[in-house]
Amino acid sequence: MEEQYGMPAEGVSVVVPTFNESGNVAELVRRLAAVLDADASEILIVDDSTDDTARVAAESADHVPHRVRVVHREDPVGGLSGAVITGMALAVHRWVVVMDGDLQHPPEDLPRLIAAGEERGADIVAASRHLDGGSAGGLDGLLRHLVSSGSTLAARALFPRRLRDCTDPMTGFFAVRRDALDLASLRPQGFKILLEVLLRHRLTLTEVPFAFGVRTAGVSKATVANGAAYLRQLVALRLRSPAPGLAQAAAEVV
Ligand SMILES: Nc1nc2c(ncn2[C@@H]2O[C@H](COP(=O)(O)OP(=O)(O)O)[C@@H](O)[C@H]2O)c(=O)[nH]1
Ligand SMILES: [Mg+2]
Repeated sequence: MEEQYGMPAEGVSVVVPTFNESGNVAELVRRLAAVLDADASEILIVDDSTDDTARVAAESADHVPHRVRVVHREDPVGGLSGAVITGMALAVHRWVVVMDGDLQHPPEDLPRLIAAGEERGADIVAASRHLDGGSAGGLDGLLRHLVSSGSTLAARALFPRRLRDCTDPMTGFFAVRRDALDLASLRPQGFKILLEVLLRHRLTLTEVPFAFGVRTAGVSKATVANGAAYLRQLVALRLRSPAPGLAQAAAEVV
């Protein structure tokens, strides 16, 4: 389970958005710590929970030598996307890795993302469920699979050139160079932050395959409302409509 890929990854800020992940966050911190260089990395947990995720996360930080920062937002502007942008604004290292807090994005895959970005000279590395060697097995049920493939098709049909090399624009697991990001260009809307990052910047993309895991604790927060927000996000990206950006700093550090 705790397989490592070579040396611990360095120069990495890991941004983890959490909403009621108290059953997952301690294991996440422990497994991330196993693959990250304690002296050249940080874990930024941006939490909008109504449960005690922030407390559990802060306690788990005491058991690892790494810098773990838990930001609990009292005013969760922009939901998941807003949380990710908040974390990106706090990140100090060369690479910013965005990953879910429910272990569906295996922490052990993180070093492969960084290695691929460095070796291939890419600005952004997306972990894809749809490349050879990847899988979307952890997605819950036929309906979620259909919605996911429909959303992917819609995005690639609307942005055929920009998403030409992107087999999985719906993935929430990616690494991006901090200095390639213009945070003011990002709009905190929808569940699909990678799409926002790719379409608001001109980045060289590479992909690595990964197997989307099964959620074993807590519940998915993906809803029909997220589906509607996704459609609005696509339209906004297509029209490039102006809207206020968000690069807000931490609300409260636990
Ligand atoms: N901070 C924050 N995190 C969120 C929010 N909604 C979902 N998340 C987190 O985003 C990640 C993906 O959400 P999840 O419900 O697992 O979506 P799914 O994997 O598509 O079913 C998880 O770490 C959630 O805890 C939110 O409103 N705010
Ligand atoms: Mg999930």
